[in-house]
Amino acid sequence: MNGDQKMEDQKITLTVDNMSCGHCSGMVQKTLAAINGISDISVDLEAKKASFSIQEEALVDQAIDAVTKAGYPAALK
Ligand SMILES: [Cu+2]
Repeated sequence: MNGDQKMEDQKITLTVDNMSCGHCSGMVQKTLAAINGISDISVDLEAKKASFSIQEEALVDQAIDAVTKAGYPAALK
């Protein structure tokens, strides 16, 4: 045992409210990118969605919290 457990990344999609322009989607992207363990971020302004991969389950709540606090209420789709 070496404790180096590798988990497969999980793909997550959130609905994100309040995005009205490229600046908003950029902020959401930046907010998600600042969280360790989140990767493959793609923000869709038109569809009001953000998709990304997470390395652990707890990161979903962290992502929702961070994006919501940034001014864009997010929820698990
Ligand atoms: Cu905007």
